[in-house]
Amino acid sequence: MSKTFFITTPLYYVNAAPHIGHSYTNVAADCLARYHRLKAQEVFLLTGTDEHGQKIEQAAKESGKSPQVFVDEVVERFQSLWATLQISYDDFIRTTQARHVRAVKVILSRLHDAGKLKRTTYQGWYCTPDETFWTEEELRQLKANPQGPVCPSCQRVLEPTREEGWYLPLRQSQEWLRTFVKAHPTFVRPQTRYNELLSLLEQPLPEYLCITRPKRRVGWGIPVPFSEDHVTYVWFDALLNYITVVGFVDDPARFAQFWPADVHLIGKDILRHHAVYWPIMLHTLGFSDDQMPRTIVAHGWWKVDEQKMSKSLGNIVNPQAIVTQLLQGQPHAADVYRYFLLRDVPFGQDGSFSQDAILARLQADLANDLGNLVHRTLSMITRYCAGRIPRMASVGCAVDDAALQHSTVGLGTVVDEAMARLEFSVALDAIMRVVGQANRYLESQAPWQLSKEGQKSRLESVLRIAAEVLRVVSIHLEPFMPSVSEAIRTQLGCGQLYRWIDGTVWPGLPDAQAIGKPSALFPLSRSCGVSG
Ligand code: ME8
Repeated sequence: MSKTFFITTPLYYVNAAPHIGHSYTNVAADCLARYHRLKAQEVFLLTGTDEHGQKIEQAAKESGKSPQVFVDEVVERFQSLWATLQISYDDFIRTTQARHVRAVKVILSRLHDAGKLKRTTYQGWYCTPDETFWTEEELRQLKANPQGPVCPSCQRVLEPTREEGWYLPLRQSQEWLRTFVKAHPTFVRPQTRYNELLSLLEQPLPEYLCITRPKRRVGWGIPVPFSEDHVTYVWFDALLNYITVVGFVDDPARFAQFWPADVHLIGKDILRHHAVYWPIMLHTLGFSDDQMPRTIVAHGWWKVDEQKMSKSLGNIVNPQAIVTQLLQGQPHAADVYRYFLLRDVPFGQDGSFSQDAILARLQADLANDLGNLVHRTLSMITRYCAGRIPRMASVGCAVDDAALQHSTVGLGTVVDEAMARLEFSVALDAIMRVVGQANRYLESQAPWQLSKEGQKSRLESVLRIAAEVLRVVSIHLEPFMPSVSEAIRTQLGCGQLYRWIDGTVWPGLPDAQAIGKPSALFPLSRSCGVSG
């Protein structure tokens, strides 16, 4: 059996409701998973929630709830958003689940028993929102701040910390990691992030990573099996999910089927944890170079109207509100949102959200181009061909026919190349260019004119070609807009789910197949703020 294609997302903190940033990573991960499934690959998409640590303990306290009650409530908001956005995950791990807690304890004991951990006292600075330690050495390289040292990652003021605990040696693995990263140029993508990692590894890493927290300060964590006074550091616990879920501790056969992860999808904010701490943790656990994650993809950051999202500015974008309010009345609102996220910003770069930007995409790309192509093609098949897929008979304007056929059949290769580099926007652009070409084809061939002139056979061929384009486009759109893709297939009268390879078949629709009822995919109305 070939190895399962294993995709992971970060485990999101459940200290607050999910926002556009979280949804971005999960939509991208879902798109990638669906794409590989269409290529008939076994895929395992893992997402979940990170439920321990000081930040969550504090948020629970502020809301007057126990941490467990609090996380149980917030996790539902994540799960319901993933249902709304059609995130087809195969497993959802909560770090408070017994399966994870048990496995983390086993791993900690193994490291401890093998003498890999060191008990010592640490002095440095702590960023509570990021749950991250910074050493004096790391902070020395930064500009002085009148309020005291600030977190190099989130710019918030740090707290001085002196802590006795258990430590994982980092610096002793630095040389190994640097050599490994240099030998694996796609270990981190895109290139800018890879370069960032390399330059990080040019500086000495902190000697150790503290992997415990004193219980008296942080009560909400996985107990450390060999120390009653400590719980596990939330990042150490959370990163391990990538191997605990797939059987590292108790199911070697399952583990071999999934590991190494093919893609760890993350935001650029947590590159250091995934590209430095995580491989060093695995290396310390005895993983070979061949068992390191294949690729860590760090995407860019969403702002809102060019501003940072924050509670104090009150500008946090709630994806549920976008789908149910801004896009109210859209039958495929979640797909519109998915399309916007993946089309508007080249993956890896930062993006700026605005309501106008999403509505502009809805109007221009989706309603005027894609929706129009589907609607006019199917309406004309209803009107001129008695609602049945016509035969492709005539030769006629063979040049135009061939050009459109060529672009459509070749789409798979273009999309494959883009997806191999996780260039979602490039793939969507290619698909939408074929949609545009098909619209221009219909205008130049003017089926309504052919009908008037009684050129029945040519009319049928033109509409058949347009229908074939829709079939192929629906295949390539499936990973991006699953419900739109299904609606196109249904309107074409095709019950079956295609595979990627079917996009290279031409023609592929059965002659005389009855089409479904044409209906607008993206009706423009006042309710979503766009006038028709
Ligand atoms: O870091 N733009 O959880 P987290 C784009 N629990 N992506 C964003 C974003 C934004 N403005 N804000 C958040 C954690 N994200 C840890 C992870 S993994 C073992 C533990 C996305 O809830 C992006 O994927 O802070 C980022 O990496 C992640 O949410 C951080 O989520």
